[in-house]
Amino acid sequence: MERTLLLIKPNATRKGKIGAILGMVEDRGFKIEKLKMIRMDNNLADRFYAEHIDKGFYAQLSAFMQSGDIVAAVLSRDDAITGLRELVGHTDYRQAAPGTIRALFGDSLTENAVHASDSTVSAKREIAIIFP
Ligand code: 3AN
Repeated sequence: MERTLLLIKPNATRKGKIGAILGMVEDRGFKIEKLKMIRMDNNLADRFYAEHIDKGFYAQLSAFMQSGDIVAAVLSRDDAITGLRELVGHTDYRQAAPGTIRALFGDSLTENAVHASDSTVSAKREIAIIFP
């Protein structure tokens, strides 16, 4: 059993897709261990996206992540990290496989509907930040 972090980003919560996304996750066998709605501020965005702070797209990403409600969930399942990344799809929603969360609910490269941890190290770090 492995744990991973899912964030439903502000573009998806604004569109009323919280239930649809959590439903897809549950249908794929993930157990929702923890669930809450949060708002990010500058400090939280900087800590969460520490590896992206120096990138050209970071200011836009940080502003977007602070622009509305985020639903955060700790999910568990066998092979949860790889399994959730598959269900989420490619970072660029236009390249995401049909039926994936980003293909269905992504609006742009930045506003790509969800975040999913990409490794065991990231999952541990991100869960500790969002669910301290
Ligand atoms: P992923 O979320 O697929 O692991 P990362 O970690 O490379 O992708 O990027 C983190 C977030 O930054 C993405 N989910 C997306 O919102 C945003 N992002 C990544 N690359 C770009 C880019 N080239 N332009 C704008 N936003 C980007």
